[in-house]
Amino acid sequence: MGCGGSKEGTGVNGIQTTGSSGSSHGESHPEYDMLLKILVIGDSGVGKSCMLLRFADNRFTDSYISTIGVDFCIRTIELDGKKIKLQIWDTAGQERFKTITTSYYRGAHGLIIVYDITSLDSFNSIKRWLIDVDRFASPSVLKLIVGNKCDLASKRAVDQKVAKKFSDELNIPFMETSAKDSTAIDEAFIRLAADIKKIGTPTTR
Ligand SMILES: Nc1nc2c(ncn2[C@@H]2O[C@H](COP(=O)(O)OP(=O)(O)OP(=O)(O)O)[C@@H](O)[C@H]2O)c(=O)[nH]1
Ligand SMILES: [Mg+2]
Repeated sequence: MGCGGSKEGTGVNGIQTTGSSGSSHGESHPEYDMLLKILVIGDSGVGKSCMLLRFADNRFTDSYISTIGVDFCIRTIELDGKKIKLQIWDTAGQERFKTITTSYYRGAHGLIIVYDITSLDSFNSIKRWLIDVDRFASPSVLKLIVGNKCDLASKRAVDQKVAKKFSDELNIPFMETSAKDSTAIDEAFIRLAADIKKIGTPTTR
């Protein structure tokens, strides 16, 4: 699938802030005040690429084209009068791409760990994904757990209360989304961006 992004090397660490008050060397990027990198991970087929496609392009497709390696989308949002450019990295859930995908963890300011509410296996996998996060991501990375495909209520296999309790115990915010009917997709990305902006990282303090 993909959403207009192209493959790129591992990004620089730290939040880039720019704007009119920025560099005196003509290096500023007036189109945004802050660049945040968000990485989306989770089992193959949970709907990560569809979440990005909905957020960046407001589109959905029923066809399933498994992501190869890593792809990315861009969307600029406005928070508290600041233009925040979100560079959202979409990773392949398939195990065979693990070496490539985990190499992108370190540059991320935020991580969305996605499962599919109709697949208990994908929910149980979150623990494994979080082990990778601890190994490869920055300790200051902010996380969000997302149960996608909440439009498929009749096929639900993961109780919302169970997922909420699990997330609460890990102190990670949780929400349910549907890329298909647009439920809470914007909210998920914007919530994480707002949390990153609020707390900041050593480069924004
Ligand atoms: N009903 C429903 N189907 C969805 C939703 N999101 C994704 N799908 C479907 O789930 C399948 C997999 O979606 P993808 O977004 O490609 O999954 P992925 O997580 O990117 O998978 P990998 O790239 O292999 O890691 C596709 O057939 C989508 O149409 C949703 O919110 N609701
Ligand atoms: Mg994908």
